[in-house]
Amino acid sequence: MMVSSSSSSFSISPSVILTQDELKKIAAYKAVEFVESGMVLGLGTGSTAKFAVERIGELLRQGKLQNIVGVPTSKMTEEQAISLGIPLSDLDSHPVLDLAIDGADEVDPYLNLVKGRGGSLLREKMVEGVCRKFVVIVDESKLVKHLGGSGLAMPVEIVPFCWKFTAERLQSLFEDSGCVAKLRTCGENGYPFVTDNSNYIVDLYFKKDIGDLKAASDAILRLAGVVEHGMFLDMATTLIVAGKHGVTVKNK
Ligand code: ABF
Repeated sequence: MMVSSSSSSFSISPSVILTQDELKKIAAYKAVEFVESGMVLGLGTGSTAKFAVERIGELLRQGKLQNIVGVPTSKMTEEQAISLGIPLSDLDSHPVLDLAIDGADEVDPYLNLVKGRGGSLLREKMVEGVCRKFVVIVDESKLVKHLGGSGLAMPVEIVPFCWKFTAERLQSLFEDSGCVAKLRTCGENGYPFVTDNSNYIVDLYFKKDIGDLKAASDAILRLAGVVEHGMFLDMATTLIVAGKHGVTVKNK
């Protein structure tokens, strides 16, 4: 679906040079304007989403928001929300959420996303897939023409069992796009990065366009060792972008 409307919500004076973190914070605070008392919220993960969670905690503390319940998308966000006194729940108790706010690694013109470079894509997809409204918050560096075309990772969460076998099958799926699949590791010892769900992540790097995103998504999900991938297709309902020239809000 095409993005149907675009509006500039406010502008930033050209003489002010903002850091990337300041832009992330501006986008996050703008998104929190959509939050109303009584809502059940999906709480995103990452350096942009953390500003939104912080702001929700602040508004709760000030009594400007009441009766909020959050469903965190990672253990890290869960810890942050607990430290801020945000009441938490889960999808078992709240299978439909009012609103989720989260960052993204790439956003295309149709509001399709790549997520998971921070490592938490599965819980994000479960939570954000059942929200009435899903607001994505980014600084302008995340905007791309085509997903996966930036030369950066397309994450896929896989089970640890025979991970090499799964990584090789993922790579062969996209042979025509010059795909290289690499197990994500952490630290100097090269141990596999382990997700909140005790899985591994294989990052796919493409030399050429991967073409039809839905077909790519279906092909990845058909592999038995795959748990989920980081393409969030047709899920975001609103995009908030903070850039040098101001903040824009786009709705689907
Ligand atoms: C998370 O936020 C991840 O899915 C994604 O990797 C990331 C974007 O991170 P940041 O806001 O730190 O750039 O939701």
